[in-house]
Amino acid sequence: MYTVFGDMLSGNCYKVKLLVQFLDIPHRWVHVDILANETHTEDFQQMNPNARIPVVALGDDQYLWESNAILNYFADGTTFLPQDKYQRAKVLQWQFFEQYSHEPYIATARYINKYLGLPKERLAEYHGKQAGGYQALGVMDKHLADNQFFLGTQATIADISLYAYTHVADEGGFDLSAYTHIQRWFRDFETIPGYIKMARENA
Ligand SMILES: N[C@@H](CCC(=O)N[C@@H](CS)C(=O)NCC(=O)O)C(=O)O
Repeated sequence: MYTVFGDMLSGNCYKVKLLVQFLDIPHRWVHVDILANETHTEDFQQMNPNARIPVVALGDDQYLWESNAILNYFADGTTFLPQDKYQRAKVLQWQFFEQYSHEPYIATARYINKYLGLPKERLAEYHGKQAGGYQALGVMDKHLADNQFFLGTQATIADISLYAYTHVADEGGFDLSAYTHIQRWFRDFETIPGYIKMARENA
């Protein structure tokens, strides 16, 4: 049985939750409170020296961190990760895009607003995230105008990586109303069997 250490409000953790639901993988979910610095304990850093969630305990003292690495691990051998070399590299291409050109803007703006309550001292940083976030949304919308999912007609972990923070981008101050192809993609993604909504509050 796998153990996932995460927070249901975090998009990076929600990526893992979505895939284990889609694949029906038995797992135990352990809540980690990042605002209480639970990722900074010695015990936690034995699992992830980078002090971040999500982390998955695979058993036999093996741990995996970085959300997209975890997705690749679980998706291997399933329809969520193609076998073809070019298609697999395309999945990675969109996942690297997510981590470099999307998450640092959209997820960080959301964190400053939703987790920290938009404190005055981070207002300039929050506003500074908007242009980069809209740039990433533009790239996605253009691609989705001609493609049902990021790799065509089959949903893959590239979609999971990008769905996690895009569908709650409003919580980072992003207006998605003009991004009609992204909205159509949301609807298609949400019909994948096993789909669960992201929690909007921790229970
Ligand atoms: N690139 C990492 C980012 C992980 C990350 O930033 N996790 C946040 C929650 S979404 C965290 O653990 N923050 C705790 C901290 O920075 O102290 C991934 O994709 O897993």
